[in-house]
Amino acid sequence: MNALERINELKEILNQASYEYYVLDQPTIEDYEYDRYMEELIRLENEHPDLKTADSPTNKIGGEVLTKFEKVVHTSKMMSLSDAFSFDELKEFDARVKKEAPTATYCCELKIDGLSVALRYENGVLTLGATRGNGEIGENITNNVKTIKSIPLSLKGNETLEVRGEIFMPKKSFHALNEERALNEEELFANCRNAAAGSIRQLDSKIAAKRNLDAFLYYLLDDTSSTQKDALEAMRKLGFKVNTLYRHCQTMEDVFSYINEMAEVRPTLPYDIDGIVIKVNEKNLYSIIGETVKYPKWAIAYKFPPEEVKTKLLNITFQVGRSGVITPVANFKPVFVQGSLISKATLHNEDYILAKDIHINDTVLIRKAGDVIPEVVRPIQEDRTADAVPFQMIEVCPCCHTKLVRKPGEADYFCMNPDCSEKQVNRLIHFASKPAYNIDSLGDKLVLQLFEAGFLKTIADVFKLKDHYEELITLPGLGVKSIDHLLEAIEGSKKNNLNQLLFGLGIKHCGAKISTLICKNFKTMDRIMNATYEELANINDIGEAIAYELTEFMKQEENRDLIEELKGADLTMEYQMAEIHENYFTNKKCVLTGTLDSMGRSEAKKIIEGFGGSLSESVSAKTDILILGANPGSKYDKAKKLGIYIMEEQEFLSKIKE
Ligand code: 0OW
Repeated sequence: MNALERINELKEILNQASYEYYVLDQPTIEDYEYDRYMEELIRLENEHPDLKTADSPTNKIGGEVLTKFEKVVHTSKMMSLSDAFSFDELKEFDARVKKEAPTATYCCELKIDGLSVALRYENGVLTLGATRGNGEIGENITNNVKTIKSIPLSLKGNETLEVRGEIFMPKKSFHALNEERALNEEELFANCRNAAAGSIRQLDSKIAAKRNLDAFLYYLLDDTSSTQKDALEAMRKLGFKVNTLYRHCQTMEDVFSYINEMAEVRPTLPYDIDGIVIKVNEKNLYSIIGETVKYPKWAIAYKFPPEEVKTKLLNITFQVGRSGVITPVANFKPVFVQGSLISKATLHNEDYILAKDIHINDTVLIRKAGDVIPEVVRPIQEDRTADAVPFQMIEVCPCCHTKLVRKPGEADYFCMNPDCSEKQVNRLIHFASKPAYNIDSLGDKLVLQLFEAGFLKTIADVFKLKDHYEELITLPGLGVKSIDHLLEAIEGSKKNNLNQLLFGLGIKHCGAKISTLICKNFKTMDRIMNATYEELANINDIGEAIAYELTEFMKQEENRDLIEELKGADLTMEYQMAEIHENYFTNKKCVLTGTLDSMGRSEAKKIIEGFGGSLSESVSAKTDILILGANPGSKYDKAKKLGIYIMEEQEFLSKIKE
């Protein structure tokens, strides 16, 4: 078989596997097989670049539409909106419009803070829901869109049409969801928009259904209405949910008063808005006014300024990162900004502080940049008092008093002392953290305590703690139980995969994803330690900066010694591809209904997949086993009807043990 035939065969296999995995949720090949085929196709395409085609699944690896969902090509480009941040900018927009269309009036709408969606109906039936994606190619989220209560699954008049709008999560649902996640110690969503985006991209539409998503529609394709206002009315008549707070404005003065009114009601609305959308009302003017590649010129989004709150800058402290970088931190009187209580914000570096002319004891303006990151906007010069103290960058490390180094052309200062304790502590905290070596009982506080008590200095000391058992159980707040649990967690962590160790070493630019990519390519720590700059830089997605940092790290004696010590402590030094242990569940398609007493769903899924089986959400004729938990759902009846083998929890547990 020649390269082209093999490439086409691999594309067929991979596209079919993607379709089965991501759309049918019934994979017929295992992840590691998929990886094998993909690696072969990448290699072949690298050897024969002229054979790489636009539809090759390898495009997905770097593409901006790399998703877990099937991709969808939009019928027409889903445009975005250009932004205006002031009324002056709106006047400029108005002038541009009136130059082309002097008679234009405006339809103003709330800018719902969610994510765009396109809905297609064929003969009145909802056949497709798709995200905007890059405007031309989006993701097929039909299953999840169908769970949104306000989106009609069919239209009375059996029309064939497409509408577009915004999916959002109401504030009430957002707070309830975050409360639940806090109880489960899950990461909280920062705002309604992120929660909506995270929910609509759930593979499991039953999870999406529980998130109470909602949607407002605002755009009807191929619409015969002569104005946007009529189009909104037409969509309402078709049975779509349309936001009713829109207004037809004759002049920009009307637009400004509408904006001011909406800014007033904004906090009382049951959903987040991040601005106002102003559209020319007369659709026949759109072609005259025109559009750019990304935006219509007949519409603009006025963005509300992020809420800025005044407070007093009490002092500036300095943090020493695990790389030694010194970060100035503003500490101010705590204030509420857009719903969160904030008392600190990074000041990045000396240049940033001097450029903003920030003095200690200043009254400063705080805001949440991007609605999330606390930021010191600027000091209020007119409020400056006599006790204002100009900022002086420190010259020595706040921790070990080593003279700080600032590399030419760089903004940051560094503590270069390998023995700087704050650096060491942050290195240990990073190593034990969840995305790294994930030693869950070794949290920040305990790392600091063990460091200060002299039991922890380098990462290798973590695996020597067991030699100090008698002393450890006498430490304040610690005892036999907590130390036993800690030592057990440390022992258990040695089985962690190599990528977690490499990431845990805290090499600059070697984040979690890059660490996994390096491990997949080099397979063992020894080969990583001896990898040359060229070998590394030649790997897709591994740039020169990463190759430089990794080779520099491995050149240093103390790092090589550290790794040798970790080898001596029997940490896993080979990259484990997903292993399959033959057993009863190998190649078995399972479905779980109800709740198990002995474990949660994700644990059961991990166990079954570890044996080479699969656990999917829905029962079908292809299902081999229905695992029966307490309070089973409708899947149980369906499985009985289909004559599928029903396995009770006890039998499930015994089969696992075999
Ligand atoms: N977020 C909104 C909104 C809206 C579209 C139609 C043509 C260009 C923009 O509430 N009410 N109206 C439009 O009109 N777009 C909106 O949101 C946009 C879509 C893509 C990016 C913004 O979210």
